[in-house]
Amino acid sequence: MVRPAGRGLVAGGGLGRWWPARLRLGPWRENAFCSPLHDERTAAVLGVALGVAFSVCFATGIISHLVQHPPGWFTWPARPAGLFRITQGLHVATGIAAIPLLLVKLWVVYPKLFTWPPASDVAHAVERAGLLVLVGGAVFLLFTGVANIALWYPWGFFFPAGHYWGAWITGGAIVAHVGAKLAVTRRSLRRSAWTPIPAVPAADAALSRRGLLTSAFAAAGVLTLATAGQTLAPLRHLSVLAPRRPDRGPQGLPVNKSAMAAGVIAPASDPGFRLRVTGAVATPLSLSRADLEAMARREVTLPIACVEGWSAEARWRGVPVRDLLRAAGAPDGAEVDVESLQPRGRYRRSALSPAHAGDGDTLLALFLDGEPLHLDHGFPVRLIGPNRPGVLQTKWVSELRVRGGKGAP
Ligand SMILES: Nc1nc2c(c(=O)[nH]1)N[C@H]1C(S)=C(S)[C@@H](COP(=O)(O)O)O[C@H]1N2
Ligand SMILES: [Mo]
Repeated sequence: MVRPAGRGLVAGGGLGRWWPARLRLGPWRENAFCSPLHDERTAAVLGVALGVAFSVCFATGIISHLVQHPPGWFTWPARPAGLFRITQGLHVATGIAAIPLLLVKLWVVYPKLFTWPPASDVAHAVERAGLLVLVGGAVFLLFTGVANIALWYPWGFFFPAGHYWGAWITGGAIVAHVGAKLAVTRRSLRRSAWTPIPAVPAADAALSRRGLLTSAFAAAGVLTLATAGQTLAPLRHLSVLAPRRPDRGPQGLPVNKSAMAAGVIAPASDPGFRLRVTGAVATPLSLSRADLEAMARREVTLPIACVEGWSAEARWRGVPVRDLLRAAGAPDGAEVDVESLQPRGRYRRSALSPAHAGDGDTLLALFLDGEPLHLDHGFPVRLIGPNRPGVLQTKWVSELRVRGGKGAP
């Protein structure tokens, strides 16, 4: 709702007396916005929905960041196997659902941009400056998130770092905003305090408050249904807007980076390929694909859960990393670096924490749904383990390097 006309103008308190009334033109005019939908209750309902969506999105985003860049105090368990798939699916789904809610909310409150006077006192000026951070940050996060899902990077910074820091800054602005608006939100959500929207003649009544809110929530629901199929297989046929379908790709599974794009076609198809187990081990190993096949007795059903929000389950057969570590005489509880044949790129390597390296279902996989791995899925061997983000399921593995105990390289 536009701030009550005249407040601060004639009162002359705070900053208000600095704004001459003759500047009050165009959208700054009194009653310049006549739609009754620009009201506090509509803003409050959308604000609560956005608060829920952003909170879930923030928490799941922080989890994803910690899992991919674990600080010393953080350990991510290997169980439950499908947990990351759920947290990351929620991250992307709540972010997408927030888009229509944010757009409608911005429309509902934008007349406040033209509040007169622009700031009534210093606290009000600070609160309004905070809104710039809030709106700018929220738009930045949703835009970069969606662009990343579409593998479109029209910017110069590293997406995870920008998105992560943007989340903290926006999160701070949200906390300040919630603090500033708590009282008015409470008041306008209380049923007894509803200001009924005045009855308008049928010809002018374009949309009721209920109609606007229903449309906003319906848009959020439709967007969710049209994208959630990238991780919820039963919805995949509705998934018209999802960039990936979990059942499309070689061997019925999407591919994130192809063997061609990774520059590994020659070394990955070389019959002289050897997987090496090195580092802090008693007996370094060097194994051909045939050697590994002879050991590949374990079959597990696990999802690939990409941070971009798609996920797909498959049956993988291979050698438990744990068995290879034992055969090489690695110390118990070792941490392992998994290296690929890929010469360059951020995702050519991943680390296995002791919990993941020691889990019997963490495999070097050779077969996918009973067939030898497709080159694009990581032939001759790839890592697949429970409760890991897709980026850490390294393909074309060439080496397991066991790190020694504390302090060792
Ligand atoms: N060596 C290597 N492994 C990799 C990647 C990569 O770029 N290089 N991409 C990862 C990502 S982001 C995902 S989601 C999964 C996807 O596996 P898929 O292509 O077999 O579906 O592989 C992972 N393994
Ligand atoms: Mo991924």
